[in-house]
Amino acid sequence: MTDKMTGGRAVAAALRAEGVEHVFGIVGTHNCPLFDGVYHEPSIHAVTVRHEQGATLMAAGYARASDKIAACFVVPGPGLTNALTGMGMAFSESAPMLVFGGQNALSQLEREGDHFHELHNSLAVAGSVSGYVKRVASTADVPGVVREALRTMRSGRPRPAYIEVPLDVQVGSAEVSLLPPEVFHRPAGEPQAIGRAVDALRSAKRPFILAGGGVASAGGSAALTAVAEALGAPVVTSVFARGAISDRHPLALGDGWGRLDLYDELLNSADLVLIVGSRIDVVSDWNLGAKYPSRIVQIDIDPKVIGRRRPVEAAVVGDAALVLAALGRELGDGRRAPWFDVADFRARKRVRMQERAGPALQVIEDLRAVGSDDTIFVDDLTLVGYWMPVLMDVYQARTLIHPGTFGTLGYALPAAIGARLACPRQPVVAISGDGGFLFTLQELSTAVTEKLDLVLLVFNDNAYGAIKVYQDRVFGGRHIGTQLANPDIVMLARAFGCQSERIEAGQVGAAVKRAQQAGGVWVFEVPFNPSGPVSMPPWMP
Ligand SMILES: Cc1ncc(C[n+]2csc(CCOP(=O)(O)OP(=O)(O)O)c2C)c(N)n1
Ligand SMILES: [Mg+2]
Repeated sequence: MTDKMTGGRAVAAALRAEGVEHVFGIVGTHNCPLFDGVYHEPSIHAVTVRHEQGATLMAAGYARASDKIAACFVVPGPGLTNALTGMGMAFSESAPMLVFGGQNALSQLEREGDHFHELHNSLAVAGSVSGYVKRVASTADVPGVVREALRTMRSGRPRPAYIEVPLDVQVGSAEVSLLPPEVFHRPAGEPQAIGRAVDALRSAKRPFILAGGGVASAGGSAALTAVAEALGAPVVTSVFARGAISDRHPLALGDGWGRLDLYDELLNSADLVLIVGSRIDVVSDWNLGAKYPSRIVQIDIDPKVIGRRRPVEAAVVGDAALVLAALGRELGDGRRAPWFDVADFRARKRVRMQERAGPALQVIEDLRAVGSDDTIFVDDLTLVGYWMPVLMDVYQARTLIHPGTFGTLGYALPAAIGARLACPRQPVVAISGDGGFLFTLQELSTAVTEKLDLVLLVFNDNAYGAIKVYQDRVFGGRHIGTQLANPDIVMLARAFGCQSERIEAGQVGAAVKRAQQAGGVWVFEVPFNPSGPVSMPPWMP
């Protein structure tokens, strides 16, 4: 079916055809035709944000909380450079999004012309945080480019895509054919490679599994649990896979982050590790350079990840859920008895955590107690947030969203807004520090405008606390650049139209419950300033 339409209408029509429901962005003369396209598509909701960083962080939270992909519309130049932070986060989290950048007319590009919003090498700039980059050369090309971007992220490792649409392409009219739906093919693993992996797993006496974010994003929870049961293998879920096996499961060990020598017991006694959907990054590689058993079986959809940190005995390139399901079929229905005492380990871990994390443990346990299993918690880089993946029991994949290794402050609020828009039936609780809150607080306006139900906890120590403690540890207590003179957070939140109160750490559970019952956007300021060893995030030397 071919229709004559502008490039702006074509982008919106292609997004509708691909099932995209939300666009985050900020208008400008260089992307108005794109917004005008969405004006004509009632199934797509445009969310006006207050900074492009907010748009891409929302899209990241949106993708991580759900299996859905959102779009962002930004102007060229500063719109794109502002958007890069959220794209960088999503890149490091393997989260997909479609970022559409406006652009000057094709004839004005690739030479210094002093045009408005001019940014040299915009494709290379965006390319540093994208898995797919394309400038659309003509209006008729729009559906094909959108499809190609989606195919890239749906059939391989999910990453942001950057699609640049010059103004003449946006306003030009052409006969445009929308494409019929496509079922994207996800690689299920070579049968021979799966056979070798099964042989290795069968021969192991004491295997364990390290599950990463790839399991969560592929929807591989059931297959992961089945393989763990067949092998009697305890499962460590990385920061990005928390909940991929429920923490109620007798084989779930939780996250190993936090330089816990406790995990050395597991590492020293295991004879094989099955690593699935994890790049073993600095966060997942507990004890930074953990002594993995010499026998490694690795599954990943990205061949570049396989064997990158450790030599592997058997490797399968493929979608985590499909390959785990294949392994499960080969291993059969029998269940091996667990070789590791998981319950005892977890009990001892909790005692150790009380010593290490101090008051953060109680706060996190209170949050868990008040949150339903499907509550989505979104962290920032603040003491309680850092400890969340380690200390919080998680029962479903995609319900603990911890910032990726790109590591920007200000992640929690916009990512939580995205999560709530993607999953409007799930409660969402965001956790940030005073420093991180002031990076993206303007998105409170977005949350209020969108009439979201959302709770944000701001743990306030009037400091860039983590770095202050770092200065204590490494720089002899010479504090510089870490003390903050903050505005009144409660007044500030109220000025945005939020409900806001200052509460004690011990009241966090009751406050969250009360806010959720009342509905709307709530900001609780929580004075929180532990000292000594319990003030340290899990990564502190
Ligand atoms: C964009 C960016 N700038 C700087 C940092 C470095 N950084 C990491 S944690 C931190 C302090 C965070 O302060 P706050 O949000 O108040 O949490 P706290 O550590 O006090 O609990 C800083 C500045 C960062 N992660 N991201
Ligand atoms: Mg702070």
